[in-house]
Amino acid sequence: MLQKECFLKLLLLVVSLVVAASGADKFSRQDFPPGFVFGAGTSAYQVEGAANEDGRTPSIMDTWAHSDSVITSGANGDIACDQYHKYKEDVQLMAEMGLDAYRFSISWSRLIPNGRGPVNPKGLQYYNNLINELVSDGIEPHVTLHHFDLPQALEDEYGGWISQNIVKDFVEYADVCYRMFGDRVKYWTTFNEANIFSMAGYDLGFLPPTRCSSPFGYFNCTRGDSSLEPYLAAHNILLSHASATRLYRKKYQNIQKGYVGLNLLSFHSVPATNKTEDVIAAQRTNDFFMGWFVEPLVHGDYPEVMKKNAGSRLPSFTALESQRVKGSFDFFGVNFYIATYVKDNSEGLNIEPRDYKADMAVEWQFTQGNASSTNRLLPSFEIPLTPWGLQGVLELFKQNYGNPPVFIHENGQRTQRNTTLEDWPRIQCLQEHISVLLDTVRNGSNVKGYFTWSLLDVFELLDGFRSGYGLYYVDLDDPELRRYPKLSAKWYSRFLKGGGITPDGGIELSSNWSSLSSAQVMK
Ligand code: IFM
Repeated sequence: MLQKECFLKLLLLVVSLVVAASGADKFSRQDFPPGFVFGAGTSAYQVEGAANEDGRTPSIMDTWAHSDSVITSGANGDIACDQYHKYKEDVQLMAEMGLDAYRFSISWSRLIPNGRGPVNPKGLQYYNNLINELVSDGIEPHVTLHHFDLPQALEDEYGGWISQNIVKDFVEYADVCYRMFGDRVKYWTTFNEANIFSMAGYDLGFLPPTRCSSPFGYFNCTRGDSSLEPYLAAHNILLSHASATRLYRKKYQNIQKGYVGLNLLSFHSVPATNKTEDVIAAQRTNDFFMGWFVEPLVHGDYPEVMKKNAGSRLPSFTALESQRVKGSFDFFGVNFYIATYVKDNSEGLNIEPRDYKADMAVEWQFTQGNASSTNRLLPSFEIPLTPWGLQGVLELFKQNYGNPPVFIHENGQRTQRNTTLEDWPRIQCLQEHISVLLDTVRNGSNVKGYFTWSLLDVFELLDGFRSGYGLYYVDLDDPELRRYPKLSAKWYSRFLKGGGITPDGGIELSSNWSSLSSAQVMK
């Protein structure tokens, strides 16, 4: 009897050791809490096309893409993936794949061509159609109101985000969206990457509206002020966000039962060395990058280090503004692609004039010890995977900002855009980040969902059509712009439909990526 008991105990021990040893990377979507959302995303200008159709007018994205921008190398989003005409087909792909949700943005200048005033019936019809199609297929729409695409009319009229006039116009636009679509849309994000938009659009000048001043900026801008405008634009974005959230809460939330949030990009920053000044520099970078928007929303004011380093160039909130900005969110959207290593550069604080980046007073790089990648926009093509950075940014939200609900709105892998459909680097990216996400959920992070960027190979911000992040390849040489699933679409679909990540084939993904065949993914 005793022998049998000992044997059973031993057997149990062996089984649990084997499970523990082999199961480190094992997971399926059932391991996530009920209601955890998995989706994919795009944005209006990058996917819709039909830029000049049915009453749409240009946005600052159109102007930027049509300028002789070095970045997009002559490409633009006039046609993009033509989702404007092919939305039914795309929703079908999403449904077949098993997506819970689709993250897309509304083109403000399609819905309200002059930025303010009359609503364009054709624009309204398009978004109603898209939303209805999604809802009828059981796909939850997650809608962004501004994805770098302010109507050009408002940029021309009063300078867009650098003028406080924008607050009223943005709130009226949001009001139209809530009123027209809020019976079906429950997740509203006011701004995509508010921090990158402010920095890249107004300090470094490589994204719309390409404003910067010499000697700052990656290109020669014809207008702007890199010392002042990034802070000004961010401030008006925060006031616009707070007012649009307030409006939703007062007028719609009780009836529509939805949520409003703000999206930021995180380059989760860690010290490049263990020197104290680099450790402080990493904290400072997170304050400048994330705290710039998160601190006002959580605590009602900018981080102390920003006030100190930017001085009077950083606008201040009145008591009433601070009160209204504080708490004006139901969730945060976080985009995460890569972590950065930073080194202190406080000496730069002695130099005048300074831009936003110099106020941050760091040098940053994507690969530890690789000086050649310092301060580049992005590594060439494939992004080195740093899934631990995703864990880091979620820990930051948990520890510093009260653990608010967070959606990972973007995460994905960039590959050269070509007909190679066996996109192993993308599968590896999905697997590693989703696995880390599960760990963070188990560690108590309040993360509610994960969207991969992007559903299709869209018009990309940093290089037009030379790279793609899509689960689907879009053949631009085909007048029909046919979509082709990459292996990652099949992998994601298997995962979404409950397929486990097992070590013996199926959608198992080991460290030896290249040895896995597509048959293993598909079986
Ligand atoms: O394509 C962009 C998207 O518009 C914003 N986040 C980063 C993506 C990849 O560069």
